[in-house]
Amino acid sequence: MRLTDAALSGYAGPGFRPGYDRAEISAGIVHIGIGAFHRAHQAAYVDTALAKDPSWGIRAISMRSPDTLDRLGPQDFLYTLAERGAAGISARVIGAVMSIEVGPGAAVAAVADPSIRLLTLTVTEKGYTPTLAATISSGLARRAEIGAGPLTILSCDNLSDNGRVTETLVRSATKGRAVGQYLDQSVRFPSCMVDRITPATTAQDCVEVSALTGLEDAWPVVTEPFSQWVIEDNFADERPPLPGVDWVADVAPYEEAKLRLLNGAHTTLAMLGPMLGHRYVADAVADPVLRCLIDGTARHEVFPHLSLGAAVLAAYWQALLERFDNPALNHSLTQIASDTSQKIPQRLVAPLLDARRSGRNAPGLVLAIAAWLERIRRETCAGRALHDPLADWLAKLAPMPPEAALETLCGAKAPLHALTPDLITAVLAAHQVLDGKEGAALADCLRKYIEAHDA
Ligand code: CS2
Repeated sequence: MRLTDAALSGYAGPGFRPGYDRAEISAGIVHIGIGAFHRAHQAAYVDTALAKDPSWGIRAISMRSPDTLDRLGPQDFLYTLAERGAAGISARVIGAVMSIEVGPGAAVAAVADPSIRLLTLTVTEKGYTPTLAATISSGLARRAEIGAGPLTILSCDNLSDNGRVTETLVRSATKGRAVGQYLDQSVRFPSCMVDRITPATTAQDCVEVSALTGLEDAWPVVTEPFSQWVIEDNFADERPPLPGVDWVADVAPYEEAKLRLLNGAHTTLAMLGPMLGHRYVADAVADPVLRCLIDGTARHEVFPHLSLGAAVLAAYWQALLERFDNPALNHSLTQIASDTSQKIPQRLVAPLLDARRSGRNAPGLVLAIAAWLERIRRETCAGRALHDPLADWLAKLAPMPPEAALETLCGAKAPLHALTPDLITAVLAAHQVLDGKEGAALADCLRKYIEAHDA
């Protein structure tokens, strides 16, 4: 039987069904970017909040793809959220998504809806475009016209200072427009740190989850048990009663630690893991040479420049390694490797520059950046397309000598533009360690590189 409201009403499973009556909820949130991450993270918090206050249902928007609408529409926008961890698998149905609409026009109308008080975004790093800015500002202009109430705009993407980034983008599209006063008085852009490792759903997941619950679900989400949400306490108006959220004055320390430790290690593993024959995060992190590399990088190169205390960082890192070890998650390195050009500045370059400023060598970060160059060369030479908004440009670098390719990657406005000449030299030297090597030979060279820089 397909998962629907009707099917669920005859289904008795404690903790499995939403803890509220879906007929009673109304929309208070617009979410743009209804991918797996939103459904595993924010929508799950909102789902719990709805039992306390039914006015925070989610009106979801997909800017381009109708895929999620096509799959969830026939099941009343319900989906199963499955958690896979050491203790096995557990599942609950999320009912917080009330509708899904597609396209910028739908987004404008939704943002303008006066019952909406919170706009959340997961559009990925590359999604902060003029189109998004124009869409949001048109919605805000209509709100201003009709005298709608305050609105909080909350970016939930892995960007440093995501609130400021979003505010700058939206303001750039409202310059010279009448909406300025509404924006100043009634709109807030808090930053937040979001965390929940959520692999893309596979066909196998659909089969397994449907077998587990007995209800056929065309688009479940599989995630880890861990979840974290730290939000800057700067809402335009009332906040939804989100369970377990840390409301803080300054998100930056959490955001930096997460981007540089979790996401930085992810990108490092995604670049080097496949060269050593690994497909998933859990395999890559179980490889002694990669574990040693990310552990040393975190402790000696990244920790010293983070503002959270040493004990907090040590515990955070230990917990992260355990999350990476989760053998049930099947988190593909290829998924993480997508859009690396958009991820590398905040994950690897920023901590490298901090280390350099304090006179500290950071061979692990240097190696991870060199591995990106090597990956671009290998994937392109093997005839595989890179999943990256800069894919065409990156593919042109592949046949160049490494010096010339790196110089281009470090050009004005290019992803590595912030690297200084001494760091460029270090990246080139690290690239030589990787150049064309694979498997055991590569592992050996990496081991020697690590030892040489430890000494
Ligand atoms: C990952 C993130 O794909 C990636 O780039 O590093 O999606 C990561 O899994 C999440 O940020 C975890 O919260």
